[in-house]
Amino acid sequence: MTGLVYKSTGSWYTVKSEKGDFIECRMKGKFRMKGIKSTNPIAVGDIVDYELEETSDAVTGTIFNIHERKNYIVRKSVNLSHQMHIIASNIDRVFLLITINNPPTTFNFIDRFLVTAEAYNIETILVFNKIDTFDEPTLEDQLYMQYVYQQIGYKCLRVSSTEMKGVDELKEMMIGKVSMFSGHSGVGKSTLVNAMEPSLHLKTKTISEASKQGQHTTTFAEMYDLSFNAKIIDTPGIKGFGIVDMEKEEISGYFPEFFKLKDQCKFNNCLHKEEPHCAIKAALERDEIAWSRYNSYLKILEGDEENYRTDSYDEDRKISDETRNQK
Ligand SMILES: Nc1nc2c(ncn2[C@@H]2O[C@H](COP(=O)(O)OP(=O)(O)OP(=O)(O)O)[C@@H](O)[C@H]2O)c(=O)[nH]1
Ligand SMILES: [Mg+2]
Ligand SMILES: [Zn+2]
Repeated sequence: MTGLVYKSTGSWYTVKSEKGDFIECRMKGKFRMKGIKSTNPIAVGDIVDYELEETSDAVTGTIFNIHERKNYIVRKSVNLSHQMHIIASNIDRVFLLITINNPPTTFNFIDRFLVTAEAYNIETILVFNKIDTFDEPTLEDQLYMQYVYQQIGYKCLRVSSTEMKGVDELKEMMIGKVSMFSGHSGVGKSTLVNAMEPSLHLKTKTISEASKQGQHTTTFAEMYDLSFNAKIIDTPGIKGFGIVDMEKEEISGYFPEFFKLKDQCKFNNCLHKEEPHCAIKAALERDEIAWSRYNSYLKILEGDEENYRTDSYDEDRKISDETRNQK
């Protein structure tokens, strides 16, 4: 029998059969997909073959095969840095939820996410959530961020999940598709799913007042069928986004605005650092490429792991407050 994985909690997988029943399944022995070393062999979104096992009090299943994935989105596992974690597979669209302050989302985080999505060929839409909370400076920051990404071809939406702004437009984009919500903890992924489908009652939690971080309320990725012919995968908040190993020459190919220009660089193996006659550096000097994007590129190139800090801006502010108090 064939089914679709809706939830994975480590040892058990919830699989929806072709008839529409949900069956709790385990994996038969240990098998791995060819080519990827991941901490989770089966992910939400996988199409699997399974056999039923009936005991006196329950019907469970055993998964013995995974169908080839159309695509998947991975990140480096937090603890085992050489292992990957497959967040979800067979996705049509990813919606990356972004908040400006509570919690802060950095350019660097967004760029790392986008590079991975580009590498795995998954369309990403940026969703700026919590627009109802913006004061004037926050609004300016948000609009600038949106400008940077719209300029290079990413679709952006402005949403308030609590005041239902932009929610219908988002629903429209999800019809007939499998979508995934991603972003830091506390950006409002589960709240947004509830806004679209109030009957789901997904658990949500206010962000910590002190740290301005979310509290990791959602702990497992899970797919839901929505009443307007759409499927959504709600995922746990991610901290830093570890990029899966890539060849250095490959990275700029996943920055669409670099990709367009790189044939104009003098050297065809140009890494856009110190090389002469580099089209990307020239565009940067003309302000046609955003510095934030170039900085993210350099960090990825140098293999820096992302350190997700609360906000360096807040840190700076704290220091200046302290010095002020000392006076
Ligand atoms: N004012 C306002 N608050 C929001 C909005 N969206 C979400 N929130 C609040 O943000 C907090 C976090 O929301 P969640 O939906 O739990 O966030 P999440 O992204 O699912 O977090 P994790 O499950 O931890 O990854 C909750 O208190 C929500 O009520 C919004 O558009 N406006
Ligand atoms: Mg959640
Ligand atoms: Zn170059």
